[in-house]
Amino acid sequence: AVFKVRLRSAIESGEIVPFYQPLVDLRSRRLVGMEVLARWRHPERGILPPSDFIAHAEHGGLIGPLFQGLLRQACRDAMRWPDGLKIAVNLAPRQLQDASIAGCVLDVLSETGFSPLRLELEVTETGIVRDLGTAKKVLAMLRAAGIRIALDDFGTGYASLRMVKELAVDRLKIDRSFVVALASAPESGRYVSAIIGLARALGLATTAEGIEDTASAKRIGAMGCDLGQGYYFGRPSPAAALTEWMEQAE
Ligand code: G
Ligand code: G
Ligand code: NA
Ligand code: MN
Repeated sequence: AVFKVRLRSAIESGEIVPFYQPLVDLRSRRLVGMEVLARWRHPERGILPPSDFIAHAEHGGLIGPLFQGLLRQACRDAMRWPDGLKIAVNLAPRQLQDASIAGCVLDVLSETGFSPLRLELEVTETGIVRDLGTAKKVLAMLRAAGIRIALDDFGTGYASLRMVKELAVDRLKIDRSFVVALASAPESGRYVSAIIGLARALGLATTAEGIEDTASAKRIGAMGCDLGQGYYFGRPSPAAALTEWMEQAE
């Protein structure tokens, strides 16, 4: 209870901030956007990772205000970036079970003037399987507004193909466990390649997470994956540290 009160005040006072990790086109190697990753800039404890507070926010009824504050800040930051760079923001499982999320997103877009065409929302299967009907409705409303939907951590959940079929998502994000394994276990390449083949057959875009070295970037690019993300391209960083990437994108 004490933690919840503290988290609420952190959200209200702007201590929850977006960090940004580059999304890179694997063919041209150009920056195409940033994933938004929440951090708590705690006055006594320093920068806290999402694992310390996102689940608490979700279960304590605070994920809505946390998300809205983060999205607002990310839209404002991205308005200063070169035109066309997109942002990808994570939705927690519970947010897909509440139809009001679509209105909440659209409010922030109209308030900031950020184009829905530059926004992608990342969802996980967990949020979808709990209540497929509501999730379908929510995602349809978001897509109707021009917002893209990515299925995060793809390959680690279950009922994946049914999800993909029923939800009409735009992109599969290949879970980093498959990608990181490439370096030590080359046969993992078959899984990465199979997911890319599946996505292509279904007309979906792909992003490979967890690219940590040049060999993986080359190999996964050659397999036909569209975008890459990982320490090789850049670590999650605060807005103030992005200038160099932005100049490169100009
Ligand atoms: O930034 P980091 O790699 O530590 O993120 C760990 C996990 O937290 C990732 O799975 C990421 O999707 C999740 N995450 C980061 N920011 C947010 C957020 O704003 N909302 C939700 N729901 N999850 C987030
Ligand atoms: O689940 P999600 O994709 O949102 O997770 C993003 C998380 O992955 C962040 O916590 C980020 O710090 C972490 N991450 C990003 N790039 C890499 C990488 O190249 N290797 C590893 N091991 N983790 C990464
Ligand atoms: Na994500
Ligand atoms: Mn992921």
